[in-house]
Amino acid sequence: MWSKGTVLATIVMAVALTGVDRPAMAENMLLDEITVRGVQQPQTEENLTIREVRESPARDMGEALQAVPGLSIVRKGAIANDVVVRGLQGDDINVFLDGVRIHGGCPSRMDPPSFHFDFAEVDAIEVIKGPYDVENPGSLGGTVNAVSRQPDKGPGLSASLTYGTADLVNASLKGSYGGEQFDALAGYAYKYSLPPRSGDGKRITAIYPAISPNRYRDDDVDSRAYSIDTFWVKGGYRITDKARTELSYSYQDADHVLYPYLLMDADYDRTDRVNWTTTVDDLGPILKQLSFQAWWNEVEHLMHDGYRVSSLPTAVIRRDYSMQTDATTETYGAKLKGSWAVGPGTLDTGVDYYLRNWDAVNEIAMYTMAAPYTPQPMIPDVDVDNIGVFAAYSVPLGDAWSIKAGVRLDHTTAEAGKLDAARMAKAFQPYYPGQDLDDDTDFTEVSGNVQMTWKAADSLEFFAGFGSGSRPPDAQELYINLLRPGTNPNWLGNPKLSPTRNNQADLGARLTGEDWFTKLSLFYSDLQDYIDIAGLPAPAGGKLARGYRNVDATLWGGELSGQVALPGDFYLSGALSYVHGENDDTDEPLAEMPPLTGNIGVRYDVDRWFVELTERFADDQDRVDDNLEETETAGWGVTDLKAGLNWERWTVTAGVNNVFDKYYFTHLSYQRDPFRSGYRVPETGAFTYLTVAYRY
Ligand SMILES: [Cu+2]
Repeated sequence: MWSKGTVLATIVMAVALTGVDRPAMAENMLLDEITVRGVQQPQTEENLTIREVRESPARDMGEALQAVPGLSIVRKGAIANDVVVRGLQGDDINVFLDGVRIHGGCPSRMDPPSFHFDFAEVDAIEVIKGPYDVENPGSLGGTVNAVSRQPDKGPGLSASLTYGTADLVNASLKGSYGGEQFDALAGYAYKYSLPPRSGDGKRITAIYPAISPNRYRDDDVDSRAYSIDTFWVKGGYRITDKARTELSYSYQDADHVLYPYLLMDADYDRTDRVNWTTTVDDLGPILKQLSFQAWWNEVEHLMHDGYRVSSLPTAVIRRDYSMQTDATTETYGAKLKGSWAVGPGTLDTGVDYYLRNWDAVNEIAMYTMAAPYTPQPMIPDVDVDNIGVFAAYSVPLGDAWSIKAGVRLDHTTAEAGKLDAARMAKAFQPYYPGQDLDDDTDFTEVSGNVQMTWKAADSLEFFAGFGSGSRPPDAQELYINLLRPGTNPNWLGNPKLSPTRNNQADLGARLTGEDWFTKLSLFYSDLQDYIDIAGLPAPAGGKLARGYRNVDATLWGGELSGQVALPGDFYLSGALSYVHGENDDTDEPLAEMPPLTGNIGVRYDVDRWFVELTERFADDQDRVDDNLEETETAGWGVTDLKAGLNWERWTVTAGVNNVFDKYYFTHLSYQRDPFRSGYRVPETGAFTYLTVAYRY
C-alpha cells in the first residue's frame, strides 16, 4: 500500500502535469437537469446529478443526499451519516451501489450502507420514494441506488483534491480506458478530517461535560475524526455485439472513526466488495434483455471506548478499553432478470436471492466483578436468507396515459447460530415470561404497486400511485442480546416480531415549461407492525431493557420542489419537505421524524464560471416521543456560498458552508437508549473548502 503522503503527492503531480482542451460546460448540464427532473423522471423519483456530485464538498453520500427533497440524515459524528427517506431509516429503506445490497457490521449503525463506498466512485444517485421498487426485497420506504462511474471511450484520467476547514481532505485519482472490446477503470480515494468545530467554536468531540466518563481523553479530543482509504477496480468485456460482462472489486479501510453521539468509536471498518454483471440484449422478438448479477461483500468492524475516559485503567478495567464490540457481516446474492416485449408494453420478470450473515461479540469489563470481559454473543451469528420473484408491467395507454404495475413474492428465513438454550433462558426469557421463544423464524410476504401517469396537457402531468411493501425484522431486531452492568438498560431483540408492511398512497403533479419545472408530491402511509424501539419493563429482580415491538403507525407528508432558468444566466431552485409521524398504538408522535425542511438557491452560471448562494433551513420539531424521552429541537437557517471556474480541463470550486457560523442541531442528532450518550452532535460551523479537479 502506498503511504498517504505519496498518494497525495502523486495526485498533486497528476494535477500539475497536464491540461489541454476544455470539456463540455456546466450551463447545458443545468438545462439537462431541468429536463430530466421536469419531463423524463418518474414522479416518485429524485436524483443527485453528476454535476451536484462533483461540486459537493460532502464528506459522504449521506451528507450530499440532504439536498434531495424528502431525504435527511442521522448525524452521529463527522462522517457516516445515515440516510433517512421521508422519516424512514435503517432497514425500512434500501441503500445500494449498482443494485448491490451491502450491510454494515455495527449494531449501532456506525457504518450504514452508504458509508461503504466512496463518493468518488459515484456518478449519480437515484432515489425511489415509497414502496415502488419490486425488483428488490424490503424496499418498503424507498430505494437509494448510487450508480458507479463507467469508463469513457479512450484513455481517461481524473483527479480531484478538496481541502477544507479542520484539515479536511477529500482526494481521489481515477484512471480508465474504454476500448471496443475491453474497458477498465481503477480509482483510489482518501478522506481525512479532524473533528469539525460547531458554531460555538468547540470540536464536536468536546460536547461532554468535564465530569462525564464518556468524554474524550485529552489526547483524543483533537485526534482525527476519520481516515479512510478506498480502492476500486472494474473491468468490462464485450463478448458479442449484444453481450457484455463486467467484474468489479473494491477494498475500503476506514480507521479511527469518531462517533460523539455514541459511547464508543470505531477502531476500524474493513470492507471487501465484488460485483459481477452480464447483460445480453435482443435475444429475439420477445426477449429484449436478459441480465444476471452476482455479488459478495464483507465488513469487519471493531469499536471500543479506548478514546474515552471510561477506558482509563481501574481495578476492573485491565485492558485498553472498558467495552468493545467485534462485528463481522457478510452478504452475497444474485439476480436474474428478463425484459420482455409483451403487447404494447414491457414486462420485467426476475428472481433474486441473498444471504446475510451477521455476528457481533461484545466484551464489557464490568460484566460481573467475578468475570470481567466475558464475551457475549451480542448478534449471535444470524443468517438471514431471502428468495424472491417479481414481475412488473408498464404500458402506455394512448398519448396521455401510462400505467405500471408490479408484484413481488418473498420468502425469508432467519436463524441465530449462537443463541443456545442457556443464553435464551438467561437473556431473553425474563422479559418474555411464559412465551415460547425460538432461535429461528420465517416469513412469506407479497408486495405490489400500481402507478398511473396522466399527461393532462403538454406542460402538466398528474401521478397517482398505490403500493404495499414489506420487510422482515432484521437479525438485530430479532436476536440482539446484550446484558449490561449496573443500571444501564439491557438491549434485547424480540424473536416474536412480525414483518412491517407499508400501505402507501401517492399523488403528484408536475408543471413543466421550456426551461423550468415545479412538482408537488403528497403521500399517506399506513404502517402495519412498524418496528419501533420500546422499553421492556423490568422483570422481578431484574432491570429495564430496550427492545423492539411492532406498532401501527401513520406517516403523511410530501415535497414541493422546482428549478427554473431565469433570464440573464440566473437559475433558481428550491425545495420543501415535510413528514408527520404518529404512533397509533400510543397516540404519541413517532420518534425521530425530521421537521419541515427546505432550501432555496440562486445561481449565476455562464460558460466559464458560476456562483451560487443557498439558504438551508428547518422548522423546530416539537412532535417528539415522550415515552422514549425524545427532546425537542429548535429551528435553524444557514447560508452556503460557492463559486466555480472551468478552465480547459481544470475545475476549481471554492465555497463556505454555514457562512455565519451558526450553532445549530438537526433533529436527528442524538441516539436514544440503549446507547444513549445523552448529548447531541451539533452541525459543523463555518466550513471553507477548495476543490481542484482535473479531467482528461
Ligand atoms: Cu460500531
